[in-house]
Amino acid sequence: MNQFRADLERAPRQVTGYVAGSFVPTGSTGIDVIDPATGRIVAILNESTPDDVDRAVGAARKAFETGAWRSSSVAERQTALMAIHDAILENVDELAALETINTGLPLKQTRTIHITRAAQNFRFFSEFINQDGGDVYTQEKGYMSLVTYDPIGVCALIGPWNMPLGLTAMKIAGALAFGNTCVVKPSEITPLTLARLFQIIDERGILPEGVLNLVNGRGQVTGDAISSHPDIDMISFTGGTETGARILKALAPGIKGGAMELGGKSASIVFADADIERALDGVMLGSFMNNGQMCLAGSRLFVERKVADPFIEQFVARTRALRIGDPLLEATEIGPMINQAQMDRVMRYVDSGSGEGAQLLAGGRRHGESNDGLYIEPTIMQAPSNSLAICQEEIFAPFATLQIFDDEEDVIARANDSAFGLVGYVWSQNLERAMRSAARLRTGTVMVNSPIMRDLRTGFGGVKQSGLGREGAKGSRAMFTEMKSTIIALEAPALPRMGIAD
Ligand code: TXE
Repeated sequence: MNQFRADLERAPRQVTGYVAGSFVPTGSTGIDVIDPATGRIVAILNESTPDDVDRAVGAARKAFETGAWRSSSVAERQTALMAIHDAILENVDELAALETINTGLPLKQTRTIHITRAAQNFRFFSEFINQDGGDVYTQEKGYMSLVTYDPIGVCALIGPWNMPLGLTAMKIAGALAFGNTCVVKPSEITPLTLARLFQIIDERGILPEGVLNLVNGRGQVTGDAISSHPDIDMISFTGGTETGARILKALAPGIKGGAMELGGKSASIVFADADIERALDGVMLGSFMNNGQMCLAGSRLFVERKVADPFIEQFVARTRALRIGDPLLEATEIGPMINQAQMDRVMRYVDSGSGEGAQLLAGGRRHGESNDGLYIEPTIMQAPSNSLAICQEEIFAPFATLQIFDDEEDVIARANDSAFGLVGYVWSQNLERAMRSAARLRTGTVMVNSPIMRDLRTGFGGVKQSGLGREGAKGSRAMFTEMKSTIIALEAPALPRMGIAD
């Protein structure tokens, strides 16, 4: 793996867009793509201009209106989706290494979770469309009503930097499965695995020309050109809440929809009657998996006073024992922060927490003295109230806040005291308490005695400022199709005869 990294440093990859079945020649503005573990350049990203975006949207439009994809059979789409699934798995080692080098996520996690899940998305949607159908209603005498789902058209799919291939693959698989064509834009910070996937799909000739197009670049240039383009039909976006709002504003004049998977500040509630060992395992994963850079992190922790002392003691000890370092090493549990801006942001939150009266229980400092990587010590701060900025704002780092509570009513109120509503975690062995709490949490998903789990048959998304729409089986269908009703007269029932006197 180190050789792979050295090769990229010696000869950084040129990453370009892909439009109408061809890679765009290099030459536009180049953006350095950095390995956050070393601070070195591993690729140069050629930024797509508004003209390039226009060509990509035009290619997707042409493929949608005149190509074969939209009217292809379910079996044909299944074959293509499974070919992409197989292609990802056959290249899992390379894609995982590339993802780790570009994001700083530990290789162990990119290989076993992120890349394999990226592949599973294609399998899932290929199976879903085989079983999926519409509805038929026959109640009105002499009439039959059909509900079918048409592809929505040209889908713009905009992805984030924290799990680039996995999260964007879910969008691509869903959009393609329902017969759409796509323009994909990965984050300019982490474009490498998606660019490589496009190469692999191209080499294998899996999709017809123009069905899948790639553009690259910064939000204010390429992103704005996509969201304001008059010929896209929708945007599926994962990223920050402010960006989501900006995209929705750009879509409004065209009365177009967007599916928004935005930020989170998810509460993780540990009741005294929980299986404490298991809750600790779950809380560690919820706070520190993926370097803590997860929208669904359960890093706003509430612990019932009766078990607070032993829980905190073990939580702090395990946090201090986390293995921080080069994400390519098998033993590493916490890799570097994505970039300097994110590192500085985390440090500002440590200061703001201290300034507002929170107590630093672990971390809060840069890790290591002289390395180039952007490592921080996983951090826990105990907060005197839920109103602190560290409890209200998404930090997106290995940074957990901890509050102590005495009763159920109070903790549910505090958990819901958030602008976000992505996930809630409840740890309790009392079934009634667990179910009661789950019902009262204002979030899109609740995990009961469970760390982060994914089930694509369910919908994933948030309430309040965490987003709009749901990704997953029927949620993705709602996002990527237009529901159509067709009403048919079966027996030529008699009609009132307007214009003819009785
Ligand atoms: O996200 P942005 P950033 C949160 C997290 C993080 C913060 C900012 O708190 O610290 O957001 O991260 C593209 N039109 N999450 O700055 O800017 C951009 O190029 C169209 C939560 O990376 O929202 C990238 O491809 N596109 C999260 C994508 O939007 C635009 C995941 C996300 O970038 C655009 C990531 C525009 N005007 C960050 N401006 C999660 N929910 O998992 C930017 N983009």
